[in-house]
Amino acid sequence: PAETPDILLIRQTRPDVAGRLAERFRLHRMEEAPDREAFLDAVGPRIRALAVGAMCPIDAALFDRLPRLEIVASFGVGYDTIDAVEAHRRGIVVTHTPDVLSDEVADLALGLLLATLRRIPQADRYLRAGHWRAGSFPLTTSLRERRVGILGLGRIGRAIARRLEGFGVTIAYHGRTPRADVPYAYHDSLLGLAQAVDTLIVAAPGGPGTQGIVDAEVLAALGPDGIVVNIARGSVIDEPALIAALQAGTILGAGLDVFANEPQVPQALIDLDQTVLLPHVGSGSHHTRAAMGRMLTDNLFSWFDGKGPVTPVPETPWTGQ
Ligand code: 8YV
Repeated sequence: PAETPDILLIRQTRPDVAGRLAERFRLHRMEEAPDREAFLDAVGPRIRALAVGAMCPIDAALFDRLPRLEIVASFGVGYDTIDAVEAHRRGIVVTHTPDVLSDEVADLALGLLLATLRRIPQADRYLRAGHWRAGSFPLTTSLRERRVGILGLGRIGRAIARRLEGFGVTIAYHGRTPRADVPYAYHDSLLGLAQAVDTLIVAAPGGPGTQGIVDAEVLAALGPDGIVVNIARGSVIDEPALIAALQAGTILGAGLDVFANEPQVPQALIDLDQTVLLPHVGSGSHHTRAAMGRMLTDNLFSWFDGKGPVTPVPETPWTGQ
């Protein structure tokens, strides 16, 4: 019989994922090792697959410890913390979980947008604090007549745009490439987009190519009614510049599901009244996390069946050997 492949789980704690993997693999868990170095010395040479949580740093130093590694299956669509170029150079395939979470994250983006504009959490706090009897909640800004710009019209950006169509707002976007099949106005620079809109939704991947691109100049271009919503990666926004813009009234508000240094959230953002802050919950429903878990395990089962990965990242395309 074929050998049972050894698989290493790093920050991958879902019982359904571990349960399904245990049917086929010998499981090792990084977090259970008291001494990570000794553990990698002992089991590293046997490991043929990694099952990792999202936003888990996977780099050349780790690959050096795993000479038989064939595949990294990541839980999440974003893989900016995985060195996929280095993986490809070593013949290691990286997989992620696209599509199954797009609608969920887009739903949350719209919720966060409305919450930020209409100050839904603030209104809830107002009621709970007993202020209603003393007077009505102050009027808010509105989605009406807003011009919405989407940074990154990938799978999630498109799902957000489709939802926004139902809200009757003007939609424009910026990304590396114009999309031929959408009716929204394309801007070839982020600054150009920011000048044309008052509401910016960030849906671009993280990583070096987008690090801090929503900077002070972009924020100022949105104007004093400007609203920023980020459901992508905290790294895409220059966080100190965002805090300064909110404090100075350069823009009106921000709805953030992601932060530059999660789970650390700058106290300055918490102290501001015009922010709505969520603990990275975009894909966080039972339904969608289960679908992501299944996609992760499907990739590993398919790989060890010799059928290749189901959803490899573009940097490590499956060429069929
Ligand atoms: C994470 C995410 O997977 O998909 C992504 O890129 O950031 C999320 O869906 C989630 O935080 C689970 O760790």
